Amino acid sequence: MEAPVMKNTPLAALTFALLLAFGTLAAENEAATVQIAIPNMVCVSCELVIERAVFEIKGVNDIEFDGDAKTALIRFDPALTDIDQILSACSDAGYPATVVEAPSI
Ligand SMILES: [Cu+2]
Repeated sequence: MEAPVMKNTPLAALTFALLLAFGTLAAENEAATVQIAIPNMVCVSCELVIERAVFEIKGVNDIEFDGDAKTALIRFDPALTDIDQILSACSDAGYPATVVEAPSI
């Protein structure tokens, strides 16, 4: 079987346009990450409460807990929310939190 060759056809042009579009989407959806320390978080129920509170914020994409370290890694869209908002949400839920690492954008 012949290997597929990118020819200068309308289909190739369409594929290229689609790839460009996806590249743009990915760039717009760029995520920042912040690690926070949550000293009051002692069990899985705590994690659920925090998770619920943080996911209320538009722009939060993911949260990953480390129960032993009492930290959480949160991925968010910096165009929609920021660290202060995330910390407030935790605090409002009864779990004051502080930043462990600066966000990597
Ligand atoms: Cu708990």
